[in-house]
Amino acid sequence: MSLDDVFNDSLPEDHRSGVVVVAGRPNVGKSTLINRLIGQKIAIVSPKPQTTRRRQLGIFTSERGQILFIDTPGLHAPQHRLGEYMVKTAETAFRDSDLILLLLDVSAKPEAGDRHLAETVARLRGDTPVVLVLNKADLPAPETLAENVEAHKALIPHDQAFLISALNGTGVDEMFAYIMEQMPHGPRYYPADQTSDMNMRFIAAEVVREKIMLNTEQEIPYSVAVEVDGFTEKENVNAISATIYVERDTQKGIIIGKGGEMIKRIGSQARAELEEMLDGKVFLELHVKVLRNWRSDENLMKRLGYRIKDED
Ligand SMILES: Nc1nc2c(ncn2[C@@H]2O[C@H](COP(=O)(O)OP(=O)(O)OP(=O)(O)O)[C@@H](O)[C@H]2O)c(=O)[nH]1
Ligand SMILES: [Mg+2]
Repeated sequence: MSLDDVFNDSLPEDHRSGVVVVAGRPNVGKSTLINRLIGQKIAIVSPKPQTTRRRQLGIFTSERGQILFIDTPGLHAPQHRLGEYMVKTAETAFRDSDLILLLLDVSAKPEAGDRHLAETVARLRGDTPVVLVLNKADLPAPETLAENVEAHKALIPHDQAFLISALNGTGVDEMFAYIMEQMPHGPRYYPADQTSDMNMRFIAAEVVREKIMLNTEQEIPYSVAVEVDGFTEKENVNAISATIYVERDTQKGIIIGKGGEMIKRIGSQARAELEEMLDGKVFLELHVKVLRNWRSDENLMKRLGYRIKDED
């Protein structure tokens, strides 16, 4: 029996499947939306822009169909090699997708960055349908909202537009039903219980990075990379050790904090979340190391797993 038979046994004739790229500027709520659609945390979220750094897959499965949502790093004008990598990753994801969800933050008027993004998407989309998702509808006052909606809709020709709040869920079901209907007929590609393409080592590193992003300011959140060096599980007890890389000695001092206060806080927040995810006890050991200017050095970036080739 082939894998196809295992996955596709008893699926309806008109089963649908496809790839949906979720694109948008940093901080518009792409990861929040994907986590909501999948019903669990696939991607880390923070109030700071440029949280997501790699292409990440969120897999939705039902009897009706399977949709592979691709979370992309926010499209922005890059300042580092890491930034270039992030933009390239997002652009690469446009290829071979069945639909582009373009997320815009409707709590503000479109800015130059939004117009630039709309041009980029228009240039790269080919024949792929574009659905505008006007997110953060919960924020503006009703009068401003109506104006902002019109201004955002005018940015780019689109097939459909939805007004939603990824945070509280308003409008998400309607948008999702539409997306499913647009998917071509096709098989189930992944087993029904698989929700992402990332392993637990990567997710653990990302959870640590999220807590750093939430607890630090200015350059620190962006200067950090996290690598899991060890991950063992025995009788529902997980021992995880991870290294936090920063670019300078001063940043190392800030991450550790006075009397180790900051690293303790990061560690205990990460541990709490990992225990919930893994449904078991977690021992988390964190180290901090300086890897001078790693964001500008392609070899160091590769060592930390930011490798454009893997994305193809
Ligand atoms: N009020 C409100 N806040 C939202 C909504 N959606 C997302 N947010 C918040 O916006 C911030 C950014 O959300 P993310 O999901 O990390 O945004 P992103 O587009 O993935 O950002 P990058 O990964 O940096 O490109 C977080 O603080 C979210 O809680 C929404 O519908 N309403
Ligand atoms: Mg994100």
